[in-house]
Amino acid sequence: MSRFLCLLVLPFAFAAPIASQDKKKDPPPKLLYSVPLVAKVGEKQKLALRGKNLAGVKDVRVIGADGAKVKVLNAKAVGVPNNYPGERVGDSEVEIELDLPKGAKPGAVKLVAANPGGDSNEYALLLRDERPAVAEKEDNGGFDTAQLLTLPCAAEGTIKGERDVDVFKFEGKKGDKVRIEVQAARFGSPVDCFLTVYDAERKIVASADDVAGSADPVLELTLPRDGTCFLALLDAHDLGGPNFGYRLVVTK
Ligand SMILES: [Ca+2]
Ligand SMILES: [Ca+2]
Repeated sequence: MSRFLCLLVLPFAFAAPIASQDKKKDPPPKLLYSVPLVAKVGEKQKLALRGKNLAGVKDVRVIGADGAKVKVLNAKAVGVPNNYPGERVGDSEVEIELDLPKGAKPGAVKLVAANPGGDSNEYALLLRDERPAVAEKEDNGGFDTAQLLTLPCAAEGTIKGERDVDVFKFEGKKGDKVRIEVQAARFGSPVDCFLTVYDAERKIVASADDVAGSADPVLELTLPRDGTCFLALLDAHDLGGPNFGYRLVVTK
């Protein structure tokens, strides 16, 4: 190439990448779920928000809780295992420090993340309510190691890996009306819970998978006899991971 041609071409050669960078702005982020899934009110906590296009997020806002404080700690891409549904698991996360006031109402608090491409959806955060909160304790993978619950309660757990089964138990009387509800997929958790209830003789009483258009099982039942009742939770596709959070609400 002659020197003259070079001089003509070079300005365009430099200009081209800048123009295409401009067009290739990040698409806006999408928030899918929080790890842990359940947020606390009245105390500072760290949450990792998972979703799409979150690696460039610099700002997260809270809607529906006056006086809430939020700080972005870091944002990065994360890997998705081959056999996992990327649309549900997410490819990136932003870690935040969140301080919600004591008066924050379950159902009212939403988070919005922003990157240079715009704002995300409004993600409705699952909050603790007035029910006693219990942390799931491993190893609770069988009848003999089932974790004892005192009703009413809300157990906060994780299907921590592939084929993880979480078994809980409570004491009941014949005729007790019990409601068991899983809160997970409705709040974006990638877990598709399957719930089975067993009686004291370890015979199946009832089971549920997806209810009312959601992957979260709900069961209302009348206990057939006195004694221990077991609840077993697993992922319907045998998937799992530290981000497969759920909240199990059991009330009489
Ligand atoms: Ca577990
Ligand atoms: Ca399900």
